[in-house]
Amino acid sequence: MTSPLGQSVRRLEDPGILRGKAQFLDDVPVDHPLHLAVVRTTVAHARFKVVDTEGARQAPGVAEVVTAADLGPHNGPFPHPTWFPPQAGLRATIDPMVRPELLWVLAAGRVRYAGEPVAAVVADDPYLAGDGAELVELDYEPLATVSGVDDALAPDAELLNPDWGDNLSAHFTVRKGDVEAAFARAAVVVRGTFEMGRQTGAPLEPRGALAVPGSGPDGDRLTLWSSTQAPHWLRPALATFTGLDTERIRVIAPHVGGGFGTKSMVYPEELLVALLALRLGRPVKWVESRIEHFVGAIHSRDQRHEVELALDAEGRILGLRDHYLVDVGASNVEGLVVPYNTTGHLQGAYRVPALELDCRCAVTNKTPLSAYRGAGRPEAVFAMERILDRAAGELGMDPVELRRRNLVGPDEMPYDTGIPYRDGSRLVIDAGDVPASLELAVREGGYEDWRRRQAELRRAGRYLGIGVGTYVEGTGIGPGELAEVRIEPDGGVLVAVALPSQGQGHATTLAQICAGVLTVPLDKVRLVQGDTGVVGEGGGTIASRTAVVVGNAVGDAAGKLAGELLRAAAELLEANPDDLELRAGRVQVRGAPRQSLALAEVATLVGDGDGLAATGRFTPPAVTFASGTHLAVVEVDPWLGQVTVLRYLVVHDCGVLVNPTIVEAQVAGGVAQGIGGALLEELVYDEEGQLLTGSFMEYLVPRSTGLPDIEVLHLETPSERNPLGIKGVGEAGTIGPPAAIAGAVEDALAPFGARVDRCPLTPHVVAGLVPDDALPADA
Ligand code: MCN
Repeated sequence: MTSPLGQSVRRLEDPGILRGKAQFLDDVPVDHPLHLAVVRTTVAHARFKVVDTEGARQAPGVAEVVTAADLGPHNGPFPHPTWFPPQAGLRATIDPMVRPELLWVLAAGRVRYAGEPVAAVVADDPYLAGDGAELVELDYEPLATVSGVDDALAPDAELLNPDWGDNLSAHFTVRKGDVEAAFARAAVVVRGTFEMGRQTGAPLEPRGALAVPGSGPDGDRLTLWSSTQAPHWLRPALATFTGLDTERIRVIAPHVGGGFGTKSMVYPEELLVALLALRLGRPVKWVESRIEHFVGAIHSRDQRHEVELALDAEGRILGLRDHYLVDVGASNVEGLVVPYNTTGHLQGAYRVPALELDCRCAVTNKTPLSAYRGAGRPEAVFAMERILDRAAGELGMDPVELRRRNLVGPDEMPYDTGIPYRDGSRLVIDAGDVPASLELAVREGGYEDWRRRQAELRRAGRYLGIGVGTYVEGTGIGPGELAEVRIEPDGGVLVAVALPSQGQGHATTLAQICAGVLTVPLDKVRLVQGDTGVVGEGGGTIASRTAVVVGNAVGDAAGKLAGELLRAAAELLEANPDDLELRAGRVQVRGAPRQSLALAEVATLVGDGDGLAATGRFTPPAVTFASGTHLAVVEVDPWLGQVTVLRYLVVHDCGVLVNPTIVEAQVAGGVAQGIGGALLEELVYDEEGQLLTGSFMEYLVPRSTGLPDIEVLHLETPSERNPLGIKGVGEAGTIGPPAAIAGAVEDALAPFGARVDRCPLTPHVVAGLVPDDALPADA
């Protein structure tokens, strides 16, 4: 039997998901739960009082109404559970300023963004709870709205946190080499200001949580089902806010219909259902509406970069300056995760001898900001690739050729970029061949042919453009993860891991790793994940880390189990362990298949009654770098501002592939989101801090009919940093599209001298790139 590792086997989880049998958060069966509705502020910045809750309390079916005052000390504020302090290595090298964030369950006295939870109503059904919520009366004393970074950093700005003395949430500078000298001796200096609009993830199933109190033998436990990407971060937070011991709390993440980073933080609503379930002694459930998701779940992107690039006459980069601003909304939920990810990925795989990257994060009256698929990397790649395109124009050089001259080659790996990574370790790209990925994209994407067609079409008044962008991505960040693998007496194999899936196909890929080691059929392997009651310790499904960290932990556990099985079978068969091997789910004497035992037989004979198990762990020494090239070909209608993506090709290197089809699907899904960010999706606020794009009528996500075929080609440069040679892939697809598409649109509109400085490129924006007098009078 060939190992399933590396095979494009079908996803084991799909029959349940596709036939509606899988249990999503909203499907978890529980008798007569109460339903929670959140009262959210409609004013973005104000002091406020709750003036009346009586009307709501008297409303039909309402069981409870709470405000911050009613929750007492349980309301917090406590240090934000998903705010991560900068790692020691980062503190030692760049000494960043970053203000710790606090978390309140319900706003107390002051609101900082429209949509912030201020009260909650619990009732017999969601509709009665919603009706009750409308009756809670608030009195606002509005404060000036801080509607963007310029407002926030103005000297006379209204302060969101008066005790800070300003609106700066974080500030750091990273330097390498002599930037001044680099700019002084440059043959060419190009400058640009590049902006990426505010976006968010739009999972099929929005957020939700269900708290069931009183379980366990003594009735003193709490079980919380949540759509969270990180049950093991939520559990201690629940303990802090409720006062229950962590051991008495179990958090389970069922199927959740997508997360994309928006479900990785601890949210007030999860704490609310837990607190109210404990207070009322009954299950309490909350499933958000789409509008709540737009205002209540974190946002991301929203960066503005002032970039300068110095090059010599041959187009070799001498120095890079980028001073950028991040609008972190009312709270910078994860601290430096997103802002520093941008810094860490700005150089990409380019040789940049000198740089100065300065980042300032400002709080504003918008929904808090945190990681959304890509987490700061699409912004970095957008800024860098845009400025490279500008430099190519200035030098009169083909954009691909300019990249060729600056990319780090495979012979230079591992490549020390000279700055720290977010985890504090030195940012050393471990392995990869980005020049090869560029060449493959150019060749397979038909770059030269498209250039010829571009010239022909231009003569016919049609505007075709080609854009390329390369990137590297630190994947598989620590800390370590555990995995348990158990052979059960019936021959089944149980793999238990902490991290939950949001649709990435873990039940298949982790099973492939395990089945490959134990030589059992894939369908014998069952994955249990995302349940703190099964695996007590773990992190979150974020940062494209599962394949690397958990995958290697599963490999370790399966390897240890295989060792134990061989040792035990050696005694049972009275053979030398060195003469034994695992084959087709049996331990057998090499060359003598008749002398063998099924794994289940060995496990039953020597195990603990439930079979035989081993625990594995993998702690990455540092992140491992995936990389690739995106190539986009677009046609632009300059009159309507319509961009049609004609071809989209990704060459991607995530090291050893566990399942090529799943990798392709991960890339394709990511590209779809990236195209959304490049062309359609933006969370737009007015001057009063009201979200104007709070539904799918205004926040346009791409539809399958509007997307091109997304072609994915693999390079497979094994990682040096884990035994299986894997690098992550979950976010890769989202990183390249804004850069590649913006490059293609600017290229298409080159005859008009158009400059693309901002995403998304909605029709309105694109039409505005072309001067009116450049169009024929009858257009
Ligand atoms: N894989 C593989 N071979 C590799 C690398 C990965 O076969 N060399 C497989 C993995 O085994 C896994 C999948 O590809 O089944 C993604 O792996 P990985 O890159 O480790 O990413 P994670 O599983 O940690 O998922 C997190 C990542 C992130 S950060 C976001 S955001 C994201 C994403 O994955 N959100 C998603 N992909 C998503 N896909 C879906 N359907 N829904 C989301 O919410």
